[in-house]
Amino acid sequence: GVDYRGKVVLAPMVRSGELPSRLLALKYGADLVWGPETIDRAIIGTTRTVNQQTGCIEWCRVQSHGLKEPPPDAKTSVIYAMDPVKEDKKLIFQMGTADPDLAVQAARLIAGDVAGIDVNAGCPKPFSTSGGMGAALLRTPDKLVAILEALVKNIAPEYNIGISVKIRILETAAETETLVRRLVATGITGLTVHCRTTPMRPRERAIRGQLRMVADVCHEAGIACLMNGDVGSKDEGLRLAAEFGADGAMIATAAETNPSCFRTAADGGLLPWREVVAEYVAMAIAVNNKFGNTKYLLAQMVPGKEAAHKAVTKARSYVDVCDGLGLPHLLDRARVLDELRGLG
Ligand code: FMN
Repeated sequence: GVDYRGKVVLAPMVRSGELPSRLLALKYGADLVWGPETIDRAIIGTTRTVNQQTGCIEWCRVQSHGLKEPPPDAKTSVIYAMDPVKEDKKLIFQMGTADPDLAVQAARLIAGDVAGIDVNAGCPKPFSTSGGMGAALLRTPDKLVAILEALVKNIAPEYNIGISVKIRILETAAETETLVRRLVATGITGLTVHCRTTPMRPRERAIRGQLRMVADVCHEAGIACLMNGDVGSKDEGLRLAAEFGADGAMIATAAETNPSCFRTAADGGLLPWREVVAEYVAMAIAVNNKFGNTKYLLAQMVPGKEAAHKAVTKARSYVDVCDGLGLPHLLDRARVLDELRGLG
């Protein structure tokens, strides 16, 4: 199985954690990458194919629009994509689930291609919690334990991959400890703790007070503990992990803005946004990333005060993006992609 120790990793991020972002994080020094939360029912029913043009593995679904028999010209959409070479033994698939059977069904479709499967028990957004998934699982520990046990029993041995969980802290250390003791007894090999409570907003400072306790409980059970929340760089993640007794750290927002935060000071540290954005657009085009997704992340990466920021938010095609960011060497491939999307 995968070893989470001593690692600084890219956090799971819906929209922002698609394939090109993960490839860039790996290039700059992320040790492992979590994919965006994918709901069990979204993966169940997909077909795994290798895209001959990009070499990527894609899990695709035919858009049936509710019809029993999809029309012959029905479009297929890519639900999940990975690079089997660059992400080999580095990719953790994060699942949204509230049901052990669905979790196992979904996991079987993906387990042969990834280094681990992580259960999201931390997302506070209504789309996740309303189905009993994400942070709602922190309040239904029996269900969360059943999901983890099902994955440990049915998936981990057959595929030799890690099973892990990502949680938030609860209001009191005693509540968190009770929960973590139950989770580490399921046979999982990794646990990430986001050092915020469920009601806390992303901008509120992370709370480190419970971290050492969580790490200690994990270690007693022989499980790796990653810390998450307000980690700005790989160097800072390693320093904080050492300070609080965790095995490693996970970075979300800082990596969303500038994935070169995974470069250590010894590697030269953070790169200027222009250089990183140019790399990102090249990778997004190379793997046929969905345009709306590329545009969304570029709006996070290009500082708001720059003229290029406006160009990105107004862009309607990859050609617009290349023009607006001054990337003429990418225009040819951009045109091909735009044509595939029915533009140009
Ligand atoms: N957490 C998850 O467990 N699954 C997700 O799919 C997920 N999507 C996110 C999408 C975005 C755009 C952001 C900013 C965060 C998301 N998170 C998700 C939470 C992050 O993984 C992380 O726990 C949180 O942002 C705290 O880390 P940070 O302080 O480094 O940003």
